[in-house]
Amino acid sequence: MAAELSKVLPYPLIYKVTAKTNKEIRDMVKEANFRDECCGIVTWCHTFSPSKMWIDGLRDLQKPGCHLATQYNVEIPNDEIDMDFMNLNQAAHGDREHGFIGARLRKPRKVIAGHWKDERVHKRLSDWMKAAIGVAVSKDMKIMRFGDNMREVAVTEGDKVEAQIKLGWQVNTWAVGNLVKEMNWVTEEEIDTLVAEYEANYDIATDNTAAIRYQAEEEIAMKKMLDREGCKAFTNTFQDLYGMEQLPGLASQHLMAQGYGYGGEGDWKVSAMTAILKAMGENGNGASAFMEDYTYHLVEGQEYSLGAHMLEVCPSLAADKPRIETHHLGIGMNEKDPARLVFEGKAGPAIVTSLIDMGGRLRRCDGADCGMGKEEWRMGYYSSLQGMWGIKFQSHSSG
Ligand SMILES: [Mn+2]
Repeated sequence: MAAELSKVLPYPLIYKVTAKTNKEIRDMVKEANFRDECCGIVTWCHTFSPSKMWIDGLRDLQKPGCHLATQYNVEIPNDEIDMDFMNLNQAAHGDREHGFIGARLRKPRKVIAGHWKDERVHKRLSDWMKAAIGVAVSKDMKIMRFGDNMREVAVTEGDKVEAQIKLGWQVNTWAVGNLVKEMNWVTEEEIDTLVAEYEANYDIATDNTAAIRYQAEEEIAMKKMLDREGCKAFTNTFQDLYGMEQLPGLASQHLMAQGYGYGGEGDWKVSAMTAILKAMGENGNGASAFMEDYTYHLVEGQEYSLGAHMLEVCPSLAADKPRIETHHLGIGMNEKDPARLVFEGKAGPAIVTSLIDMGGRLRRCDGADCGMGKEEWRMGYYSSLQGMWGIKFQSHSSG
């Protein structure tokens, strides 16, 4: 069953043990906790399984768990059923016992019910696996902050110690001067190589080659610092560009296209979330992007808000080939017009999500404009993340 499921799931599902004792279960959980390449466990009951033997193992489990309520055969063989069959085929009986012990332990877990060959079960298991990847990425998340938050902004602040305790996020600051020093070490050859990559992926719609080369220099320097420290996300602010002549625009966009998270004006919470959602998304990068809510369209029945940011919108949202343009940017410490990617956005279902620190708890808010499949996906990762992170989330949805 595990081998067959692995053929249709986004990540391998590896058969470990048909556990029949407390020790077998604890040993399996210890291994799952210890091994970095394991992002969670899936359990299912072939027959009745007395669940007091699961207490120690489930209590120790530190990774996402999924109870797959299923059985091998689809149909009850009414004609030949006998007591031998009944003794060996008690998946439903086992599921009740297994469900009870999970609930009795107050153990956060995902429950998926249905036949293991059913495509709907595959879809839900796939979603759960992506959520488990999100948990693993979260626990390993390091965020590089170039400078602090934009002055006077409240919502981007938060308790970094609590975030590390609960979410695993290591949030630390590097001086902008370090970045400027790193930029000075970037060679012309390195810039040539990256500009050639820009030319291969984007249309050049500016004569300001110097601005493009400057962004390449920024990207190379930031990427070196991020990779050296193992950071998958970063922030900066237009109020702290000391020694730089442009706010990173194209540079941040191209880093996001490679899966790095970004949040504007020092917003490390959104930066980490962007990196996690990208890791959970379809086709590697997915179409997850940092954005801000800007302005409303309040025509009755067509209400929406316009999401935007001044430079740093990820090209994974682009419907067409992005153009590199330079435009004046009046705010902050910009001395010269920054180069940035400009494109039309894809149309389609989307989820808007935010994470804020309410003092004593984090609150994730989702506003969803979803097709049915997306709604299920959203609920899937929502419930799993809520459980695994052990955080009291409050959410409200619209749309
Ligand atoms: Mn902003």
